[in-house]
Amino acid sequence: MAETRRLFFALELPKEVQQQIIHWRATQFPEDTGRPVAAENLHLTLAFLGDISADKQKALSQLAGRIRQKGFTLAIDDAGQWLRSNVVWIGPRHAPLGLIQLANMLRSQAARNGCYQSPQPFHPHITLYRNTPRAVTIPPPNFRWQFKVDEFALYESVFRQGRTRYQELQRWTLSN
Ligand code: 2AM
Repeated sequence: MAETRRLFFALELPKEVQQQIIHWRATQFPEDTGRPVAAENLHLTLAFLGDISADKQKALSQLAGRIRQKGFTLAIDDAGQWLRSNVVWIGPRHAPLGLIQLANMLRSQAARNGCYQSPQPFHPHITLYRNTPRAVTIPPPNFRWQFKVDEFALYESVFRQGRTRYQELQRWTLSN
């Protein structure tokens, strides 16, 4: 069987926002909340592609490179827990249109190329904890981290020596 890689399109967070999130998380949640996502792994997934071949990666990268849209401003001002997937997340209360457009475009390109896409609508989020063993009290979202998004990237999820690392493979600029 041809070699595959586990890939996804996502937004990176500015380093200072990453640090503020880590600080907020450390002050707001008890230690047994779940498995904290490492600072450098914090991201917002646009489209999950699954384990795909090099050919499919190339096709989807070419399509991603043809996307023409302007950047947008994203405000992270909400938090919650999904008990079904056992994660605690933060995200935008109101997703900007540009974010929805970009994710929907990448998701539909992925679906048309045979990458299964969940029928659930896109819920933009940044996972903070995985494997949360129980319902946790979500602190009031007393934050608003706002930043300009003018790039998106393709990442590979690499599991090595018991750790997952997200490695950037390619990056595109958002511009008309
Ligand atoms: P999560 O943070 O909500 O778990 C790399 O694994 C990224 O792809 C993560 O952001 C993860 O979202 C997302 N992801 C992993 N498996 C997925 C799946 N089956 N469907 C949708 N997104 C998935």
